[in-house]
Amino acid sequence: METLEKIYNAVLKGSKEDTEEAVQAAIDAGVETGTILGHGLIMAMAEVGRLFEAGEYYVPQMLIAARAMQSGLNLLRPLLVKAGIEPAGRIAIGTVKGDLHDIGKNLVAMMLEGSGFEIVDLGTDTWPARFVEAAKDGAQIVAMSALLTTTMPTMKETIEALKEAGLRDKVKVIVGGAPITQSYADGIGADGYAPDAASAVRMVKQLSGLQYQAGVS
Ligand code: B1M
Repeated sequence: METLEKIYNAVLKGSKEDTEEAVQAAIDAGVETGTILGHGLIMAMAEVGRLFEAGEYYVPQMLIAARAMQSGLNLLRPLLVKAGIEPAGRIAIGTVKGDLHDIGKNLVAMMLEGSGFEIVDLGTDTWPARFVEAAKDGAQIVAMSALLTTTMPTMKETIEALKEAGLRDKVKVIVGGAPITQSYADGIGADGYAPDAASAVRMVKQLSGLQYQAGVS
């Protein structure tokens, strides 16, 4: 469908204006909300992730595309709520205690949102108790980002806090950020580690047992 192709191309190009225009045109043409999301925005972000992994897109292009996708999503959000389209799962994401770096975390959050997940963004300097609270409020995945070697240990603190609150077996924990490695993630008992935003989406889908994307009809 031409309208969906326009959305797809606009996101890949990273044009906020074109994405908004194309999404609005699709809405006005009566294209089903789930189709706009699934076959327009989500498919485009999946391709962005693939291009990044293939080394054809770099972080700035991924950020620009994610922002374009978000602008389209903003137009769709009220309609999705009205249509009762359920998100694929709820993810509480934050940069850990003491850490103010949020560019990577925001990118991961945008990619996850673009993949059909509901995002509860806890921001930066997120204390373990705040992650615990979000898990109590229904987040199925706790996603932690750290950019400083000095703040990495608070990831373990958060996992311990989840255990103490009796929530560890109710949530999956995924970690990432420049200094984090797979062996560090294994050592602190996280369920998953992702080196970048595209693989974070794949990891979260794997952890949620998703073979499909929410909203895709
Ligand atoms: Co800071 N900083 N910084 N900084 N800063 C680093 C991280 C540093 C490596 C620079 C350096 O010295 N070479 C260094 C850390 C050294 C270390 O710990 N080993 C450092 C330092 C020391 C500091 C301060 C302590 C400096 C000071 O004040 N003396 C200070 C700390 C403040 C604090 O947090 N308490 C500080 C401050 C800042 C700014 C505020 C100025 C700014 C942050 C602005 C902001 O985020 N809003 C800043 C910046 C911009 C950087 C660098 C230059 C860039 C970080 C970035 O945004 N990268 C950084 C050097 C560098 O990385 N080259 C540096 C782009 C981003 C897209 O990548 O965040 O890695 P990244 O995210 C990637 C992956 O890591 C992954 O996916 C993302 C996308 O692919 N990922 C996840 C991230 N989170 C994930 C979560 C997941 C999965 C994947 O699952 C949940």
